Amino acid sequence: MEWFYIIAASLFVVGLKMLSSPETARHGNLVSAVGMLLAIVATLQGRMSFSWIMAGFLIGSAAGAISAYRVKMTAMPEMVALFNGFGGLASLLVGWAEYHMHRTPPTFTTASIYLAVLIGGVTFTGSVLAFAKLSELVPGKPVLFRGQQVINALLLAGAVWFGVLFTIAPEAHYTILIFGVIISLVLGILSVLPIGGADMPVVICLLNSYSGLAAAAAGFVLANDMMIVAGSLVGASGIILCQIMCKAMNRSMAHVLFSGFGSAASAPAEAGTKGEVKSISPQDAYFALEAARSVVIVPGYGMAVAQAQHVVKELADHLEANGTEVKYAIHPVAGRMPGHMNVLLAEADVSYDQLVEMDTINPAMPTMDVAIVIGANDVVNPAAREDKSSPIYGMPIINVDRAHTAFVLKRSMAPGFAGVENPLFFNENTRMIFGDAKQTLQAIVTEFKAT
Ligand code: TAP
Repeated sequence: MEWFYIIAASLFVVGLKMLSSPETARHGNLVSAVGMLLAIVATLQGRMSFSWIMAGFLIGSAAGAISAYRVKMTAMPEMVALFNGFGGLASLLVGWAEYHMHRTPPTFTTASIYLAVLIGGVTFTGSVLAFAKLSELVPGKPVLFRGQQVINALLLAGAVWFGVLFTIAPEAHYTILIFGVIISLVLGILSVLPIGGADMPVVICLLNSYSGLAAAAAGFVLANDMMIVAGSLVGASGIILCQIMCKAMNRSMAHVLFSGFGSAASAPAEAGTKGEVKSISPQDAYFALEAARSVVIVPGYGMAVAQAQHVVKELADHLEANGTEVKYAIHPVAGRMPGHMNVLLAEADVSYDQLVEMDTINPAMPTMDVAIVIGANDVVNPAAREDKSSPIYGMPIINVDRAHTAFVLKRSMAPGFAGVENPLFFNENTRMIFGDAKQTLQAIVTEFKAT
């Protein structure tokens, strides 16, 4: 069995490494999945009959495959939130069940049981609330109230104190374990309540990390090396991803967790939105694009909503056939999940060589004839660079306002995910092209085809 575990753990590490590049990500996912299958079979071998293993495998695979097939790309964070929650609940139940089976486990196991229950509980209710916020079952805004952080701190201190009591004398303190469960469930809700808006994806990553830590604790409870390794990998990679996202938004983790993005304390800035909005038709845009020598395409969440990636590629092909140099500028938090734009553009067979990172494209932006913003908003908002009162001030952006001309494709003047008004739309060199991004792009492509 140890050999199977070593192979499975190696597959996890190789799979994770492959996920770091769009070129190898799909295969990386498959490699990790094979590792997980191996780990499950190795763990259950000898403990239950093969038919039970197959039954669990088929039911689990069917549920996973159906939900993965049916979920919309834009609803992926909700699905991840729900999966994190189930992971946390599973760890909580493992800890609780183990306590029932061995009322006087060794001290280390007792501590692990308490940790699995505590972290699992926080992960479960936190993830369910995150799911409900993201799928708009409850209002997504941050909920802040007086003394919130003090209450959270007291609950945490209580959880630690109960943990110490339980670890010292587990057989005498079943009620304390129950208190631990209740505190963890309440703490999960209270810690996600003050978070909202653009910070939600960071919280999903954090809860993902918690679910890994809970699984690792459950691994110690069951003395299962594989769970410890897999849980630690999830815990560590979730934290790293959180840090990358915080850096891309120029926010500290503490700010994300406690400040309440978009709350009254950080109301949307209105400054810098003076000027006239100039809108043009797709036909007018065609004339400018036909004459352009360099074009940079900046995709955002709206491209995912419109499912416009294939027609984006078609437009790029026409531009290139016309002698125009085309690049795609990718902001690290464009869309609703890490690598969202990369995945969509890869699906449309856009060459990886044409994808340019924000730091590389920004210095070249003043030399670009046209920047086409396709359903992006916050990630091209100059207020983040210039308006100190803006809630997104400090977030690095793609400087499309510095291109000779910026075309912005969106349906209305509505703000983006952060709820902040965008002065880019009022700039002298900006032209708004209102409508669904896919239809707008199709209209421009039709003009190219007609010539
Ligand atoms: P957003 O700021 O959310 O703006 C998307 C825009 O797309 C909206 O203004 C919307 O305007 C437009 N849109 C929606 N459907 C459309 C359609 N069918 N056709 C054309 N336009 C459409 O997007 P972004 O610039 O990609 O920014 C992402 C946001 O998510 C940031 O605030 C970021 O901090 C946050 N966030 C992302 C991540 C990750 S990992 N990606 C993590 C944390 C936070 P209309 O309604 O007017 O059309």
